Amino acid sequence: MRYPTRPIEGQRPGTSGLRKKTRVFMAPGYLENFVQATFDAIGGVAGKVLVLGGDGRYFSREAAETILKMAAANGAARVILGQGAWLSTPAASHLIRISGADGGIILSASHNPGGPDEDFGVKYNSANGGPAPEAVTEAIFAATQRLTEYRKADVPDIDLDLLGEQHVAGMTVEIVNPVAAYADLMETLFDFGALRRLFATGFRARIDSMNAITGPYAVEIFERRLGAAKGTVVHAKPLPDFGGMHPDPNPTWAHILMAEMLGPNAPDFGAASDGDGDRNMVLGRGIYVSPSDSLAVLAENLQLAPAYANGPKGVARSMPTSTAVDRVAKALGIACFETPTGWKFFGNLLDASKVTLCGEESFGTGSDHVREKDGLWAVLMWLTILAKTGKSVAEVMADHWARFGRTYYSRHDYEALPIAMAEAMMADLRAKLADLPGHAAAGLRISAADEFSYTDPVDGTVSGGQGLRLFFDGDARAVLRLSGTGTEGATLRLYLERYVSGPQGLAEDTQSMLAPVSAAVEALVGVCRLSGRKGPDVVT
Ligand code: VG1
Ligand code: CO
Repeated sequence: MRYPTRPIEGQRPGTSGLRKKTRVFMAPGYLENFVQATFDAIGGVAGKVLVLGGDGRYFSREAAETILKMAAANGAARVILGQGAWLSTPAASHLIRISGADGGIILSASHNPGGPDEDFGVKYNSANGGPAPEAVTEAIFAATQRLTEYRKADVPDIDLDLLGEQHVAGMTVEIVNPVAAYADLMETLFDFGALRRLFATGFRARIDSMNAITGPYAVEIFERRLGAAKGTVVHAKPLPDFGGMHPDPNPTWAHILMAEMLGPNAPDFGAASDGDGDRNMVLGRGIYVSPSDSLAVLAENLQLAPAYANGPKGVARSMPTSTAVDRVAKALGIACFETPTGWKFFGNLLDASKVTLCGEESFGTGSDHVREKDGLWAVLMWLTILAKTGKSVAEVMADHWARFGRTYYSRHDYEALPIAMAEAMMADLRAKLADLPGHAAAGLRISAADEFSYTDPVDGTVSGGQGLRLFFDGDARAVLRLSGTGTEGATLRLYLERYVSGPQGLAEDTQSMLAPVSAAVEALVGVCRLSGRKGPDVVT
């Protein structure tokens, strides 16, 4: 069936797909328009094979039924669907790669909360398993603006929970176990024998799946295949509204895990995941590991896992991520690439075998095993380090800082600011950038200032306007950018860092160390002064 439609405003994919309030997605034609535009932008799906699944949030099942009918009406040959419309983002990436699919659609708003009054999202991934690059997301947006009809088969819903093959208007739907292939992949990358021995010694871990998609994956991998104690994985059942949890693995939202790990009788190791399973937060007994440090530690120790025995070929980090990994890359004599925010920018580097390991300050790390960041992969890599070195998390960090120095790092988020106000703050700072070097702000001298622009080293694509950077004397830096994943107002992200080479000053309080840098930014930009806020909403 062909259904006439009209372009809907605002369907431009952000940092990671299109994210809107769930009710916006549920409005008649909204999801249909975006999916048809996606199909049109990739040259149609006739005869193609697609993977489909998501984090199980509210409206996922209805969305999956709609997309199956649309894929059928657009002539797709086959859709491989995770049972119950479940697939973590890294598992979807893996499934696209091993099945030789032409692409996939992931239903998730990642770390945003779920439910009828919260967020929903749709993202297209390409045949390499990675998020569509900017050229494709822009083509999708362009297609949303000229849409006149969408196609959808007029057939009954199928049973999303029944493993095996079914048919939707002539198209085959193959429903697969969402966990099995991913768990098998992990077994090929890591020494599961060594990890089993670690747990057999009584090593205690707490894995908080935040009532989101990693639950079934974590139970299978840690409790079943690695022999961790029952109950190691908590909040293990994916719920449509995440049981009211905000599935963002950071100290603010994963506060239950934080309290346990920093409290008395804490387990040896703790980790949390986000809604769609691509993020991770890592903790040890009494210690929180900042994501930028985690990336540096993984780069330093990657060779401890069998699949990476030669260490990383190269590494990449998003620009706002701290420079901790740069120092490891230098010591290893390998390249370190600096990309804009968003995993889509790592795809070309991974496909061209220029890098093995990538990471972002926003709790994302991953390797060339898939084309997405991968939360449980990072957890297994950390456990590998602990198993093979016999060190605790605190000892790993202390040794890392002793060798490389420490980059104190924090991100301050000001959420739901009026859009015009946030854009004006950015515009005012942008206009001042050229004059800033040589001047001081709140006593800190600015050594350089610019707006980050990236030229992809593989295909030469230029992505401008990727964040305002302020470099200060004393190895300090601040970055400002507006979020591309929020669904309410504008979120201003302020990224702060300061490097201390040691041996003195390696065990200071992060926020105190960064206070002079944030004071300098406040003097220059006036985020609090202009917004009337007392401070950031979320500090990570
Ligand atoms: C945020 C993070 C970014 C991440 C993106 C998607 O984007 O800063 O690093 O890639 O979310 O993550 P923004 O534009 O809001 O800063 V998600 O977990 O899809 O797991
Ligand atoms: Co995510």
